[in-house]
Amino acid sequence: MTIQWYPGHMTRAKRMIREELKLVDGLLEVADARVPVSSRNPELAELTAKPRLIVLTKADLADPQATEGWKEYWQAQGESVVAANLLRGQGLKEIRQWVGKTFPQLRRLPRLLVAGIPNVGKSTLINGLTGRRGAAVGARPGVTRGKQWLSAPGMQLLDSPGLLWPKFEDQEAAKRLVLVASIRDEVVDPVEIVWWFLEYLQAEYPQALEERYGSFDQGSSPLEEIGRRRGCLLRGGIVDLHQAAAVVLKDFRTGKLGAITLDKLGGALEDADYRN
Ligand SMILES: Nc1nc2c(ncn2[C@@H]2O[C@H](COP(=O)(O)OP(=O)(O)OP(=O)(O)O)[C@@H](O)[C@H]2O)c(=O)[nH]1
Ligand SMILES: [Mg+2]
Repeated sequence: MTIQWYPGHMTRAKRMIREELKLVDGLLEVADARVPVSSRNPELAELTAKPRLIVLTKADLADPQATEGWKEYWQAQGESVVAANLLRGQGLKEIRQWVGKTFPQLRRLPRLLVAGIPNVGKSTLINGLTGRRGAAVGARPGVTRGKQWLSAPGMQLLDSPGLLWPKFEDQEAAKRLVLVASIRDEVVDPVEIVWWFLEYLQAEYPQALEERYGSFDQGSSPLEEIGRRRGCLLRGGIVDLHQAAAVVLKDFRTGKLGAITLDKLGGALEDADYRN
């Protein structure tokens, strides 16, 4: 399975973002705290050298220690980083403070492009900053299709469609992006993705796995076991792996598995962090 998903509207979006970046004063680069590296679009950094703030959204669903680690890692490289739980408005104050101090020479309100890959919370962030529901939001990728300027106290914000990059050199990153629903399920085999995810959980978060589904015997297949325990059965008592995978995906995406980060600091990921 090779994961590729680059619908036509993203080609247009990229062109639009390139044009708009000339006109804006800075960038709010939105990434998902559960996949802080995998969800940062390497093409975005190349498009501009203007001031940017990295906003790590969904911090409520991510491993707090890992979020703190990544924050420090990028801050040590001179980046500004804020972790946010947008469902509770956490992080908005720090974002406003960054905007307030970053453009002192401007005589008008700073114009900021809010950009990032699909489903990371760009529109939710804008609604938080404006205090209105002016931008459409949804738990699937590809909700925002065009650009839209919105006014917030102290800033003008440009919402933009989520932008992936056309080629995934790193297929593991693509798998992580499916897990956090930044790449559509329809273009992948969920069983393969969840299989991989369960192996990751067994290695990194075994207690989260056990608390949700019970323990697994050595040599057993967790996905099959979960399917059996959750009654995902076909005729003749055969486990419906697709249904079992859907259960796990939903549990992860809604936080039922607890706070989990898929990009862990250390070794390969930092070396692969060509974005900086
Ligand atoms: N738990 C949690 N969910 C969040 C947070 N921020 C956004 N969401 C949810 O994430 C989903 C996607 O949010 P959107 O704001 O539509 O994301 P987007 O980046 O604009 O997506 P596209 O327009 O499709 O590119 C929605 O279901 C939001 O409620 C957060 O901090 N925590
Ligand atoms: Mg949106």
